[in-house]
Amino acid sequence: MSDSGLPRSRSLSFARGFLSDPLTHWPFPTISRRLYGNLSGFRQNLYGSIDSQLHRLVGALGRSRSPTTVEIRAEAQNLRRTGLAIMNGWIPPSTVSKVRESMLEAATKIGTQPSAYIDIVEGQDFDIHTPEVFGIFNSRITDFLECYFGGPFLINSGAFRLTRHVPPNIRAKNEIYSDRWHTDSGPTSMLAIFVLLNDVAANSGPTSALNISATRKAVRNGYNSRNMDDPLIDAIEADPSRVEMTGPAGTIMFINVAKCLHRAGIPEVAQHREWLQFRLFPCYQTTDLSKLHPAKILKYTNPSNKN
Ligand SMILES: O=C(O)CCC(=O)C(=O)O
Ligand SMILES: [Fe+2]
Repeated sequence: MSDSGLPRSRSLSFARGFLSDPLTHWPFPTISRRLYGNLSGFRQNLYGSIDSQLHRLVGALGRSRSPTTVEIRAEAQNLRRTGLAIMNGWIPPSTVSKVRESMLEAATKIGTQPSAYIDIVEGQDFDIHTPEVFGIFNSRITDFLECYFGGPFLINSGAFRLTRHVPPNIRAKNEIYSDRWHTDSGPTSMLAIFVLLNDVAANSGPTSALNISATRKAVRNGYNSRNMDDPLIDAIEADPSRVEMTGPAGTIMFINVAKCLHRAGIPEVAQHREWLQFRLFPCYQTTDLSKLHPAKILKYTNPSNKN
């Protein structure tokens, strides 16, 4: 190879990549981290923000709003501002125990175990094997979510995970289950709802999360990787806005996972966590909340994702 061969082939492959998908190539990721203050990328932020605003506008113009309480409206507004809300007592304990029972049974029958530390039931199996799980979308929760989105919403994906202790030597080599600080690569119009199915204390490996403004600060200070040795992690861990999703079974966290840094915790020896999540998107017409639906925006933001 000639002296100039390597740089030239690098420039060519950069040019090809840039032309096929300019928004994911330099300088857009860097600009996006500074401008939006998260790690989700330029397209996910730009398209996500247009998607949120368009649905809110159409929602406000089109329909007589369903009556909600002042309290729910204030909570939804607060979630839009901070990206984060933890709620207790929104799902009756009888629903939580039914969901838990069917999920644990599904985990043994059709679950996968990518490693000894985690059991997973995938969302596409929910409607057949654990239809009870959609019972969490009760009227209080759907009112709150419609208020947050400014109109109807759809459930795009879901998952149940049971996470166990991971020995430190294993953790040091690989990330086992999203346990390093990150934002998810999805449009910022997406909202995740996390639900605990067992009682989770600080030693059971709860989710930790920062709100939108603390995430902006950390990312603008230079946090940009899932590297465990990054010295900026200490500041993230110590941030006063950091919350841990602990609480009794049925505790809910609403989180904008594209805008808020978050990570799974590692349960201590003999502890574990049972955690359920759904990803939601705004839409124009009321949808059946007992199954998953495709979200059109993902065709543009995550073209390799078949959802
Ligand atoms: O397990 C958790 O608490 C968080 C998981 C997560 O961040 C993810 O799946 O992207
Ligand atoms: Fe995540």
